[in-house]
Amino acid sequence: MPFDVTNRFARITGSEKRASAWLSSLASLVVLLVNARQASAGSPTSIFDPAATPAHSIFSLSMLVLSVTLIIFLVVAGLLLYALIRFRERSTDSGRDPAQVYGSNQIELSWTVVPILIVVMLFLSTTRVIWETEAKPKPDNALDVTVIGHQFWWEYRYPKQGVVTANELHIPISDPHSPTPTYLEMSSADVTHSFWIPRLAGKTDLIPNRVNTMWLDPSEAGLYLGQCAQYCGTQHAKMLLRVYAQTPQDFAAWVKHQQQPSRADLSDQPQADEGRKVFLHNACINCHTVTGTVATGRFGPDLTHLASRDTIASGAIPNTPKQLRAWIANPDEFKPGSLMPAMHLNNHDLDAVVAYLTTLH
Ligand code: HEC
Ligand SMILES: [Cu+2]
Repeated sequence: MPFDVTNRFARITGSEKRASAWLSSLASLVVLLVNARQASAGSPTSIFDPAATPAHSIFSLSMLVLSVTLIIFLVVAGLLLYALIRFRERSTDSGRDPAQVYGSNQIELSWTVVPILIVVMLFLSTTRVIWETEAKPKPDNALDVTVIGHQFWWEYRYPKQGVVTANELHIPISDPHSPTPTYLEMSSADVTHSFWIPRLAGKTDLIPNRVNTMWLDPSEAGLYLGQCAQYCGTQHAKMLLRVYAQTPQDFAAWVKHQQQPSRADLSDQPQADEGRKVFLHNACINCHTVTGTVATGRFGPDLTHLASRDTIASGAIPNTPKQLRAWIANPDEFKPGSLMPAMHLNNHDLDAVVAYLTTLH
């Protein structure tokens, strides 16, 4: 039901009622904030649940800023409420103007100096956090990953490991006593994107012809979710981020697996073998890479280890043979405006290509 403004104000007449309306709106604001905090603390993208050093620094800073501004709000709203109630119109009022007060040096000085001090304090604490996160020197054992934003997916390259993947970033967890952070060098192939994993760090924009850097050091293994945070086109909302933080052993095993070329011999799986031919004789190879084959396109995600990923289309769809088939038949069904064209394969070829893609572990 829409909020009935006229009715609500008609009921409130005297200034006492007005004051109580004030109080109740204040109370509902507090309830709303507490609820929002509780609701978002359970969400996988909550800024109130930091899990890495940059996110912890940002969280403490926001809490400081929030408490300072909350105190200011309470003082100002309290004084306002006090004045509203204490000096409300009464039937015994004479109707004359009250005595006018001009030029109190003390009051004017205090409301100039105190805000300046508060602003300087907030400025210094913000600078400290920026310094802590941006200017931190890279340790020698840091992992390097190049991140390239595309409309509407993420490319990840591990130059030292020779690994290329898409949409699902794997990183090792970092022990606070001997940190092994991951340093991301980020750029864009087209328009501006923004990399944001709220539980791990702040946002960093990916800008064409420019390299921005950021680092992550989650100490607990798990899946951290995020989302492109800069409008980059129609499918911006389905440009999701998935970061898999793994124990050093699991991460090493993942790297080793990703370094393998795709399987050359598919003679035991005739359908997949045929699917490979279909794949290699279609335009797929202009846009996709499968190492060890003639497919070396870089316009779309690297498919060499497609089957090892949980999702396709930048986290938008679970990676099952059924969904894969529907995606190749018509990507627009899931992401209207996505830059992969519908390939118009017949059913036979579609099934074969899907059989081939599911062998790409
Ligand atoms: C014009 C370039 C182009 C062609 C041709 C093309 N694709 Fe794509 N493909 C893309 C792009 C771009 C994406 C990423 C779409 C997105 O997530 O927004 C993609 C995504 C995919 C994905 C999901 C990968 C992932 O990890 O998310 C699969 C699988 C795929 N393509 C298979 C194929 C197959 C099979 C063919 C040939 C029948 C083909 N593509 C032809 C550009 C192309
Ligand atoms: Cu984007």
